[in-house]
Amino acid sequence: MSFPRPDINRRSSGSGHGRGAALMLALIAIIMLASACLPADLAAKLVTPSTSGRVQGEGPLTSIWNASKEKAACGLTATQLSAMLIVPTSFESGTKSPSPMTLSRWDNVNVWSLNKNLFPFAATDGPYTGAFYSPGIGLWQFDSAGGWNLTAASAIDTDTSAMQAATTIAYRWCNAPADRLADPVRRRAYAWAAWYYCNTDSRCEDAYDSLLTDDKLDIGIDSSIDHLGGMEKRVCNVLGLGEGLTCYYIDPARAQGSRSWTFGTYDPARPDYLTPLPKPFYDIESGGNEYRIWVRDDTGFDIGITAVKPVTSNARTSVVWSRASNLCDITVQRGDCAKARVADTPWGPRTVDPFGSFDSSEVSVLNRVTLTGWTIDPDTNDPTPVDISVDGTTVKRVTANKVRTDVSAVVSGYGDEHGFETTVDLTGGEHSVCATAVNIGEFGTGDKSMGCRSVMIEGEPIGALQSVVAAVGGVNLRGYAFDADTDDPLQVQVYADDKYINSITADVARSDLAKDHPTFGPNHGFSKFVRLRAGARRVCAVAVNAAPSGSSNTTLGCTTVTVDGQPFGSFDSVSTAPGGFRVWGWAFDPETADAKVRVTVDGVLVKTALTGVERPDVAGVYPNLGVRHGFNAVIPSSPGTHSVCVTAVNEGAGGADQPLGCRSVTVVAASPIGNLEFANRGFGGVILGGWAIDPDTVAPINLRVTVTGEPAKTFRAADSRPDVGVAYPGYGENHGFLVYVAIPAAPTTVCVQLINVGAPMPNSTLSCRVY
Ligand SMILES: [Ca+2]
Ligand SMILES: [Ca+2]
Ligand SMILES: [Ca+2]
Ligand SMILES: [Ca+2]
Repeated sequence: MSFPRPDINRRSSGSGHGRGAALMLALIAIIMLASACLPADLAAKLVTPSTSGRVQGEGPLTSIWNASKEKAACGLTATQLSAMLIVPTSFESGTKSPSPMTLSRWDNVNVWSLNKNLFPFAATDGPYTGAFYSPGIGLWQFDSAGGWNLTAASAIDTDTSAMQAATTIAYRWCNAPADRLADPVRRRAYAWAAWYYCNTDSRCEDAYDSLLTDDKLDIGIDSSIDHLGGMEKRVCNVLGLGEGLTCYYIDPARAQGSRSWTFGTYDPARPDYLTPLPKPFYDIESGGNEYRIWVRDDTGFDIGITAVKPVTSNARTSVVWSRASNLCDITVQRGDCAKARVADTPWGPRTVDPFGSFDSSEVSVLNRVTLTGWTIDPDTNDPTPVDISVDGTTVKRVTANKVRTDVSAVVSGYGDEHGFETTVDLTGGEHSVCATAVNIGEFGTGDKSMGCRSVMIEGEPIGALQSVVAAVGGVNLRGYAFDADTDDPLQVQVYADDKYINSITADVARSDLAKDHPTFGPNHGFSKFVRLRAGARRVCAVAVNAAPSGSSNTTLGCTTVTVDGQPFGSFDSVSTAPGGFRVWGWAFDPETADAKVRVTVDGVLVKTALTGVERPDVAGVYPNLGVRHGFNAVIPSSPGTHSVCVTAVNEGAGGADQPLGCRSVTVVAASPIGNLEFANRGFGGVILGGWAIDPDTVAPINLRVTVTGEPAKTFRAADSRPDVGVAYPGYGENHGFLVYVAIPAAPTTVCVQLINVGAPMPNSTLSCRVY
């Protein structure tokens, strides 16, 4: 047992004194009139007129007297036990005319957090707080936390509550500890221990003294209070509970006696303030449970509300709330008196609640689970909502509107459209997936679970190696990988002949896969080139498991492909160059992405060239292997027609040297060319300026000046002449000259000759002139 909560005492103490003689006289008048209706043996035990200032309702006092006569023991007289019973009521429910209907008001959440559950659906504010589940009730404020076998109605009815109080107090009087037996004051304090203030000071003992004079009760009588205290006994039909049930209508506005406990309003902004005075409610005891039912006619709410708990359990931990009342007060025809449909379930019981079946749960792709079942609410032929929860959290609400003729064949009269099929996407590991039929319509006690299913989502990655295609220098891999544990791209390891080669990230967008894996985003494909040695290679892709679930990596597939090791390339061109010719092209061995080329001229190896020239055009066709594949070499050569052949040299494990073809080139010997741009006499000589080139060499060439047929000067035309370099690409710019040659007085003949280089050719005369 725990202590009833001392609710009303705190509010009423300090008031009630000095109400004045007029009130007292009025009460005496009531007493004089009322006592005539009391049991004769009780009337004989009253001090008349009363002088104690205490007043008790006629009904409650009669209940107290009858209970005391039955329970007085261990030396107590019925009068003494009556006084002991009266004492707590005056502190709990008012010194004068305590109210049998007293409903506790101090069960605030800041006093005890569990008090939250006394509010409808555990919501301490919102529209329904007026359906408050008062835990302490009646003259003695028996609180449900004490485990009392009392409902609200039997705690209000003083015939039953006085019997409980008499039983408790008499038992404790009889079973007081030995050291208290000799002292009636301490023994009474022990008997009252359930009302804690009787143990803390002398107020209960003082009240007891004032109530007893020579084994007579000194108490006034209020004939306006009967044993039900304003509660009304009626007859109710409640769907699901039965018809013709005894029910009690408890309306605080109809409470008899002291009304102090009805004052004050509930204010959620002040958690120390009074909890709500309940809206009128019906109280029914059935099957060991207490039902408190609020009908819309009384509350004005949009829903009926029912609270149920086992009679002897603590309301704070055991009340179950539902959004329906289902009660018709047939005494006065109020409440939910329209008749609900009651359905026969396939498995036997008849019900006003929604019912159905959670038929199956099946893992489809990776983490997607398909759920099927059906539901019916007897209120309607319409499809009903179904709530799906995963591991206790509701994740979606679906409408069961699919045709299920197998259901309508068994449960007829509700139409065909009651099936549901939906999917949920889960993470790796084991999950509990539950389906709940949601109550709709006017009747039914609430939503009904259709059960749960355990669903195991494999934690290992899934995916596929969709293709392995040999490419130059390796293979192109394509596929995808998912892991139920993550939306992030997975790592995929590539093996060739069981040897680890490389790791790639499966982060390529694949919208074709996203539609089957909608929770993972699109980026789970891979499409990647991997370099491999030449030859037949068994290529495998392995997706790396993501934490936390899954214990191993997943092999996505293996394919054997042959990787070619043959070098190849192109001998693009041969062209004449000063003193020879230029060969130009590209080549590489796919195994090394590198190459050498051999150049033969008329069958003789003349050069082995490296491919060090950048060829973006080649890299554009053969990506993944770098860009330096070009060769560009000048081969010195004698004049004449030559056959030039180029061969790419094999590297690595596979392949052979690859001829790239032969081309013919004709090297033509040429005489030097030039131009005398400036020739003026002066300073006792002539100044000559111009440029000269021999097509057979890029080097500067020599010029010879003769004066009157005699050699006068030989010089090298090596001055910078950018304009000449532009005009003759490949020959450089150092081909200019500006020289002074002393000559005799005019007339003098001066000739300038270009001296041939390379294959024998006549020298060219640039100029002969008389100065
Ligand atoms: Ca319903
Ligand atoms: Ca995993
Ligand atoms: Ca090779
Ligand atoms: Ca020449």
